[in-house]
Amino acid sequence: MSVERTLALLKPGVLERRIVGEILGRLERKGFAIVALKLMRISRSLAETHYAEHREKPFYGPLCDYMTSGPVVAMTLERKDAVEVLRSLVGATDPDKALPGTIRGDYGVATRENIVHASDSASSARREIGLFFRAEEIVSGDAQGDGTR
Ligand code: FUP
Repeated sequence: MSVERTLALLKPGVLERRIVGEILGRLERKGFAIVALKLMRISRSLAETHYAEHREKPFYGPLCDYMTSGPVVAMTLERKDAVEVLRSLVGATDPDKALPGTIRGDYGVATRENIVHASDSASSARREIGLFFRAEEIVSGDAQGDGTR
């Protein structure tokens, strides 16, 4: 596989708990280059569009409530095999099932408030990056080296 991009969202609980820096540090240590980053409040319509695949699920409304309950940090990350590597670093959806050492396993308390969103495929990543960032807000990660130094 080659260098690719994925979307990560640090959910409202991360800001509330003042652990933004810790989570960003873990992403950088894993070799992800941050190529776009913003602190924002998600509008209701953006939350609903972002999670549209879950429209019929009972947790859809409460999930959108949570995602709009406070500020989030949205970022585009770049790395070799970014989608797969970020999913494995983030861990299982249910923090009780997420392994220790994964971000959800180490910080998560409840499924709805599971710390981080990470795109689940290359096509989801393209769609989601487009929802959160304009092309001119994304910089090239080339100048950041390969993250190994
Ligand atoms: P993930 O891709 O790991 O974020 O998981 P899903 O796409 O299945 O779920 C998206 C979000 O819905 C989760 F981050 C939390 C929320 N969710 C619930 O609130 N209840 C559930 O039973 C499943 C997911």
